[in-house]
Amino acid sequence: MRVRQLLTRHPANPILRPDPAADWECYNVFNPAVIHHGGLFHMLYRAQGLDWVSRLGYAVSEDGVHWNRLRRPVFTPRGPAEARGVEDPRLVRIGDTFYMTYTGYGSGPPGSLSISPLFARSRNLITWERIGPLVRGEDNKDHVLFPRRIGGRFVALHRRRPQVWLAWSDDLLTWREEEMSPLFGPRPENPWESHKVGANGPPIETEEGWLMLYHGTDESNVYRFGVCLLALDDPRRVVRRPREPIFAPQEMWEVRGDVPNVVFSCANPVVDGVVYVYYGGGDHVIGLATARLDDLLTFALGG
Ligand code: BMA
Repeated sequence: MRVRQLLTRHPANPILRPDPAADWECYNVFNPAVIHHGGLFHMLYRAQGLDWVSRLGYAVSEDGVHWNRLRRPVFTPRGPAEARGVEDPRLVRIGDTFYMTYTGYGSGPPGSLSISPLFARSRNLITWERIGPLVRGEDNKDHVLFPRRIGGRFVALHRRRPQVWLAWSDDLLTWREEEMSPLFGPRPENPWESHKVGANGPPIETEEGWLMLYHGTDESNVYRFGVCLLALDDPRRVVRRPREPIFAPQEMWEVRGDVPNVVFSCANPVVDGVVYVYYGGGDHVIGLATARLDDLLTFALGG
C-alpha cells in the first residue's frame, strides 16, 4: 500500500534505545510522552527490563534529538491495577500543573483490572501524584487530555475498542457515563484503519480546529497514523478526516523490533511551527519524525 509520508524521519533515528547496562530499561524503550516547556524538551518514556514490567523513565533535551536520561525510573507501578506495568504516557500542562494520562496494566483477567485508563499530576515531571481512573472494569486506553479546558471543563479522548470516545470532567476525578460519547471509529472501506483506531498525542489547537493525530490498524495489526480536525468550540464534531494515512512503518526498526510493524505515538509537541512526532518503533526503540504544522493542516483540510 502506497502511503504519502507527510512526516519526515530524523536522520539520527532511532533517537533513544534500550540501555543494556540498566536492569529496568535493557529490553525496550518506546511510546514516550514529550512536552516542550521552559525551552527544553522533557520526555517520559516507557521502559521494559529484565522483568518485562513497564516503568517510566525521564529524559531531557535542548534540541529534541539528543537526550540525557535519569538513571532511575520516575514512575513505577503501584497496586493491583498497575501490577504488570505503567504504559504509554501522554502529557499536557494546564495552568502550572503537568497532567499525565497512562495505561495501568494490571493483574486481573480481561475486563476487570487488566487495562485501566489512569491519571496523575505533577509540578516538576519527576514526582507524581496519582489521581484515579477515567473508568473502571473495561478495556479502555489511548486516553489523552486536551491541552486546555473547553467551556471550563477538562476534556479527554479515550478508546472504547474499536472506537475513539470523548469524555468531560470538572475535576478529573468524576467522569460521568452520560457525558461520554463516541467520536469516530474504524472505516471498513479504508483498509489501513479498518480494525481499530486510537488517539496519538494531545490534540493541537489551530485556527481551523483541533488537529488530532491518531493511529489505525489493519487486519494484520500494522499501525499507521492518520489526522483529522475537530471543531474548536465543540470537539464532539469531526470537521475533516482525510482517507489517506500520513505515516506507516518502513525502517527496519519499525517493521521488525519486539512487535513488528508498529509505529505508536503518544506525543506531538509543536515548537516554532514544527510538529515533533515521537513514536515507538516496533515496541523497541524511539523515533522522531517532523512536519510543518501548516503542511499537516493543509493536508487535513484536503488541500
Ligand atoms: C497497543 C498499545 C501499545 C503498543 C501497541 C503495539 O495496544 O497499547 O502499547 O505499542 O499495542 O504493540
